[in-house]
Amino acid sequence: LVGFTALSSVLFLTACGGGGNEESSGTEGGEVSADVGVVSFLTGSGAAYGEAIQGGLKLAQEEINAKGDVKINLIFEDSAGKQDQALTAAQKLINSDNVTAIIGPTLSTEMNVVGPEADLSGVPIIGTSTTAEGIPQIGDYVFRNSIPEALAIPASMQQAIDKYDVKKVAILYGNDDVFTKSGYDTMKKTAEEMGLEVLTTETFQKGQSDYNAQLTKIKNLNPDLILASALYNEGAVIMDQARKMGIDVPFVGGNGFNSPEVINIAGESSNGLIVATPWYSEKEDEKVQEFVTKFEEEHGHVPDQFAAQAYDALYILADALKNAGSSDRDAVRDALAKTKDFEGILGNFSFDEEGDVLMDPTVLVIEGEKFVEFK
Ligand code: 1QQ
Repeated sequence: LVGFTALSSVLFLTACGGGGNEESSGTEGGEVSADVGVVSFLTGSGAAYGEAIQGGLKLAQEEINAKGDVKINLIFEDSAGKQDQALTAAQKLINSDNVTAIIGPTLSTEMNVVGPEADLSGVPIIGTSTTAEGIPQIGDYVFRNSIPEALAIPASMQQAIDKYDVKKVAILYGNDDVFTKSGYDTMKKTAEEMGLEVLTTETFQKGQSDYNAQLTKIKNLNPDLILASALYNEGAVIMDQARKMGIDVPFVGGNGFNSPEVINIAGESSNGLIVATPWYSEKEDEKVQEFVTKFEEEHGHVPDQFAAQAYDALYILADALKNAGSSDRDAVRDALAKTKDFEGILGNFSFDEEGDVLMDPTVLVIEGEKFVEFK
């Protein structure tokens, strides 16, 4: 597949009279400069994800450009969390802006359409928050630095089950989104493997506001724990309605719950939410704390996991640009694929053979309306 896509981008460059991305990117006096497109969920129900990602990228960009080996120009496009808008944005970045690479899109649902487009166009693309099964397997140009649900959910389930001696669970998931469905698949499989009894499996859709029917059923079955696969907007409302109905058991959530927006929306109803994350702002690590301080100075609040993942992703791309010694898309893809032992704020990072991630998550719980380490 590499051969084919590499060949097709050579043909494309030739057909364009060798234009490619030379006009906007290139090598200036030994320094590699590149236009990098960003497709992000900047408006609408999940805008807090996109804002965090944008903040992390901008901070990394400032630092990278100040160092001087690599100059990155970021071109941001809003996907509003929608597949068609994400695809249109990516096509503009690929064909009109001639970007060297793309960061994003935010949702796995979006990556499922943008990933194949970038791959067939020979444009390296790095998801920083896409956690569904199968994302890097879309193609050789598709990478991610976000820990997959398949690693994160079993880690949080195991700790929650050990601590609370869980035997019976209820599952609630969004059945109209690639990420929420993938999270559900992992929850179901892990529950089976752990010998848990699944009392009921309930579904909902994006933008739903009333979860009374699902939660009433769950409450009557009296589970020890609820497994929820949701984006923050629906997830927070679910927790709020559950607590108001008197459901006080812990929740284990997937990556969608890793946003402080859950606490902002649900307030004390968010207490008892358990999630796994590759990032924790209170980690005693110099790099982490420097990032937290700088981000806080700029934004007035502590960065979340999404900001941290985006920050590391741009550094990973900057290293690939430096190692490639050019902003040529194929050279950058090959350099990216070789990323090994990158020391970022998420810890030590390498891509596996498929461009996927191997990482140990930290499990957190919301207590007193704050994410703290789950022990
Ligand atoms: C995905 C996710 C979301 C929670 C990203 C914001 O993990 O869509 O894969």
